[in-house]
Amino acid sequence: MTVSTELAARLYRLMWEVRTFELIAADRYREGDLPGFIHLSLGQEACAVGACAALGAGDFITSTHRGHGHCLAKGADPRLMMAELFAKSAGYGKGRGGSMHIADVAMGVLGANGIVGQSLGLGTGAALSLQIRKEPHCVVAFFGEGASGTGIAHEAMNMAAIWKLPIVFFCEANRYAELSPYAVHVSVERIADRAAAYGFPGVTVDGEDVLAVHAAVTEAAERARAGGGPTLIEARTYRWHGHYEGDPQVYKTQAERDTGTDFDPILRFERQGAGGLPADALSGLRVEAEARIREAAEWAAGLQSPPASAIGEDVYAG
Ligand SMILES: Cc1ncc(C[n+]2csc(CCOP(=O)(O)OP(=O)(O)O)c2C)c(N)n1
Repeated sequence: MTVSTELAARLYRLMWEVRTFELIAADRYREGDLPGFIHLSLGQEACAVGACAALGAGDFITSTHRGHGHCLAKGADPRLMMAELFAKSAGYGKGRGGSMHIADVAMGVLGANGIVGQSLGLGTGAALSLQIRKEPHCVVAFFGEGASGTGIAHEAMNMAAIWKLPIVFFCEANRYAELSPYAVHVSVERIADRAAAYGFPGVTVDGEDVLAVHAAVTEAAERARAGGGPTLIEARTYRWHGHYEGDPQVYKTQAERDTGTDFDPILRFERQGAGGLPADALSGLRVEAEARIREAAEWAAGLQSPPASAIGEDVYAG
């Protein structure tokens, strides 16, 4: 697959930004610096980055509890994201929402979301709004294969099909929902097959391959913007870490835990030829990405924590 040098550089730099963000988050979580839960998408970087690189400024995404990559790839500010994780008032939600409640509407990020399946409902609503306002944009709704079994997933896909809404349903099938492996809770071998029941296309892509993800979402987004209706994309990927940080992952065999990181979208992109980028350009992009995220984390960590007296602010109107 041919790809411009500019796009190749963007994909590579963003995958490193997402990876670095989550590696730092994992470290700081282990140190006890981040309150609440965090869910990491390490190993899934090609999904967020490949998909969001197919979108423009007027397009929207809806995300999940595993949303750091989606938010960063759509242009959210890593400083404000880190501040939110550190529970500092400079964060996206004044430090009150944490990792699962990051939104940046101006950048088209309609929110990470702790309620499984809601990204499909919210995404369908946003797509209806675009259609009513006759805006030539689309929505990508990210969700997991666990969410694909919720009632709202069926309702959203059915409505989006009937009204030919400009939406791409993007399922990151990362082999687990919480602690349950795919075959225990999904009735079909391919989530994409379910699209036939709604009468729109369903596509399975290799979620380790950022170029394949990008190509699939580009095609689906163009179709959506042109009035062709939804597409269901199923990206087969792998969640390196546990469901949440600290999950002992007793449901994975030792062999799987040892070889999990063999599934590596960044390495895969390099092995594919990285869009023709030479090795020195790649290492420069990696250094740049790591520095940007490291700086954001250090900035956020250095901010004052809000005083205890602020606990009641923004709780009641007026
Ligand atoms: C409505 C609802 N039910 C249950 C939960 C608890 N829960 C959190 S994540 C999760 C599994 C989600 O799996 P999947 O959609 O495959 O996403 P992944 O974690 O693999 O990214 C569940 C059941 C929840 N947050 N919301």
